[in-house]
Amino acid sequence: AQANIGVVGLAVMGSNLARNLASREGNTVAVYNRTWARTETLIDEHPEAGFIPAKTIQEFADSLAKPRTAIIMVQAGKGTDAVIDELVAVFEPGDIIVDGGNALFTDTIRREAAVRETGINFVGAGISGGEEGALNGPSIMPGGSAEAWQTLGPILKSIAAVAEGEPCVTHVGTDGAGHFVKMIHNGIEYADMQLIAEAYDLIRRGTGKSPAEIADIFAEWNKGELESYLIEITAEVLKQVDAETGKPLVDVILDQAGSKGTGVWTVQTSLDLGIPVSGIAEAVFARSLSSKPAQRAAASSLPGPSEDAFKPADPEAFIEGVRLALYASKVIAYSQGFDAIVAGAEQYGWDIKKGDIAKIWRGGCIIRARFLNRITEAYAENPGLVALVTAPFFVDVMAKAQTAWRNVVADAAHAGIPAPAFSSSLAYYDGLRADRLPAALVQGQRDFFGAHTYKRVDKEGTFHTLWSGDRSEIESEGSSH
Ligand code: NBP
Repeated sequence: AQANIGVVGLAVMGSNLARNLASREGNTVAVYNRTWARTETLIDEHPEAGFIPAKTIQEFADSLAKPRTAIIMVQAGKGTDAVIDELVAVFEPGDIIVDGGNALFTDTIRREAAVRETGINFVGAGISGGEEGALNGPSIMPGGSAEAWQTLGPILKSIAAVAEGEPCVTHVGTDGAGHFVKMIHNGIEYADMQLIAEAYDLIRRGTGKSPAEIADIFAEWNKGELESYLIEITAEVLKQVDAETGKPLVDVILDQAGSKGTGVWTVQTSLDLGIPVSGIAEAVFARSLSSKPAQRAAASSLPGPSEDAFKPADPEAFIEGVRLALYASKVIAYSQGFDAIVAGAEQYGWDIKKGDIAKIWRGGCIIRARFLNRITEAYAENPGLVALVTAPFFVDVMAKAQTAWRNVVADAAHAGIPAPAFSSSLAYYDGLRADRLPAALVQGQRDFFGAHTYKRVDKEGTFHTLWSGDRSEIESEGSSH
């Protein structure tokens, strides 16, 4: 028998993706794993899938119809490189290798260039949705050649999540574009999670409500404009009671957040691109701060306002304010994420359709949310939109949230409750809309100590003040940067 698609790497993600593929009309799936036991388990447990198992990579290649198409789902990094080398040795020009792991996009650019030399197509596909998404329909962000997309597109469309009748997959761009967009997706996910966590903390400490009561608030929010997977699961987590202690689970979980690094990649990459993704960065920093127990213990008696100094006069109004602040801050996080996508596309020469990206995030992935439709609409109305937050719909969101957002950030500061993502999003928003920024003073300082020069508001050219001389201004040859 000949398979039209193969999967290499049969740990949780690979086996679920293979089962998803096999469940779709028209697919016959070849499977291979370095350790045979995993393959054996999969085929034993899922005879209904009709897998074609291979014991060697050669057998795997032989079981695939041409052009051969294989999706790699192994540990990102060395594992991926090892499997690519093995596949290149047994594949032929025109065949397609897809890396569905969480690769760093620069690795994908490197791998694509190397594999292309052999005439084989290489596609770096970001896959979001975790184990469940892999099995039932993930959001897929493939980057690669148009030729590879011809063969791969229909297969990926068959297994992707469906949102409002459309499959959550699109050809993002060439080489690393897919993994780049997946990285930004994860960065936005970090910001979204942190914002939700801050909202929970403010409500709990401000109103004294229990986690179960706050779960009901999130469940209610999930019926409105904040409707999203992350809000939905937040309610589930807050409702959960620990079987051993009878306490809310959230109170027995150690408050030190881990990470696998994609948020860090987003921030590092955005710093290199000069894009202020402050909401995402604060989310990464908040996880780092949480994971410093020795510092936190040493600082725990530092002065600050007492807990009970903070009692909102009208708890219900306060909760609604937090909701509005959450929505506004979330829009900022997405706006920043899309800025990073625009900058990445420009830097690496990708033609990325921003509205399509919002569309494929509507289903399957962790940041799936109702308001993504508004992002798609914003880019459809104005493809050249310079900042998402300036689209009419979002201007309206900002207008409605104004007072509440500022009050919540001020309340948090007065009460000594950390709300780094809320407050940095607001500061970013105010920075963006300011007529004049104190960056003018920074330029003056830079010119003073380093002769870095400056530009003027009233004429062309680059200037320098002779600070250590007579302080007259001269026109400079150099550029101000
Ligand atoms: P793991 O990341 O735990 O990797 C295990 C698999 O990699 C096994 O099949 C293992 O084979 C294989 N492997 C390793 Br390790 N080194 C190898 C090598 N040198 N040559 C060949 N195979 C090798 O699996 P996972 O958790 O299923 O994740 C797979 C990919 O999906 C990763 O890139 C991960 O980052 C990504 N992922 C994404 C999501 C998401 O939500 N999108 C979630 C989880 C994971 P063996 O059986 O022989 O040891």
